[in-house]
Amino acid sequence: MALAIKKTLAFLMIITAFQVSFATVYKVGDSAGWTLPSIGQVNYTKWASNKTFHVGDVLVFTYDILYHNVERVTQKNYGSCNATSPIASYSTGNDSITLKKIGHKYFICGVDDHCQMGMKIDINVTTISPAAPPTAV
Ligand SMILES: *[C@@H]1O[C@H](CO)[C@@H](O)[C@H](O)[C@H]1NC(C)=O
Ligand SMILES: *[C@@H]1O[C@H](CO)[C@@H](O)[C@H](O)[C@H]1NC(C)=O
Ligand SMILES: *[C@@H]1O[C@H](CO)[C@@H](O)[C@H](O)[C@H]1NC(C)=O
Ligand SMILES: *[C@@H]1O[C@H](CO)[C@@H](O)[C@H](O)[C@H]1NC(C)=O
Ligand SMILES: *[C@@H]1O[C@H](CO)[C@@H](O)[C@H](O)[C@H]1NC(C)=O
Ligand SMILES: [Cu+2]
Repeated sequence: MALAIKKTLAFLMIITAFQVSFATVYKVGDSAGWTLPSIGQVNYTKWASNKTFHVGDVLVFTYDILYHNVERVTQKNYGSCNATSPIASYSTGNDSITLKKIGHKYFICGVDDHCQMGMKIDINVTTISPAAPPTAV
């Protein structure tokens, strides 16, 4: 009985360690969060430019729901800031979005002209996170 519990605990600890090691949670904009670039002193293009996003990583958008939202759009609609028919929309003010596939994910704020003002981000999801390191050479 006690041994079974110990084994279960060890298993859970391994699983937890795996998740902590191989998925990164990114708070979009860091301390500024998701806001107008002019207000947050943040440039989302620059924010994303020195990061490598992997399948399984999580984006967290934090913002004031009175002023902003998050909409995932196509590349075309990202370019033209067209928020009329997003692929997905989020509005909790604390949205966690798991990156599930390789490729670009385009997010904009759909409120007023916030996207034109730079409240938009292109996330280039590259590879699957590295697997557990090899145990033997
Ligand atoms: C990206 O740049 C920021 C600010 O210069 C720095 O704090 C951060 O560590 C960098 N991230 C990576 C993955 O290089
Ligand atoms: C915005 O995108 C939708 C769907 O992609 C399209 O039907 C609509 O014509 C576009 N609006 C403009 C102004 O381009
Ligand atoms: C946002 O959600 C995460 C869980 O997804 C939670 O840990 C965090 O405390 C929340 N932050 C706020 C400001 O509500
Ligand atoms: C963010 O920086 C890029 C170049 O690094 C620039 O082209 C773009 O206009 C900037 N965006 C804003 C909203 O200032
Ligand atoms: C997206 O990332 C991949 C892998 O790093 C790179 O080959 C590709 O050029 C990037 N695409 C763009 C448009 O930056
Ligand atoms: Cu906004």
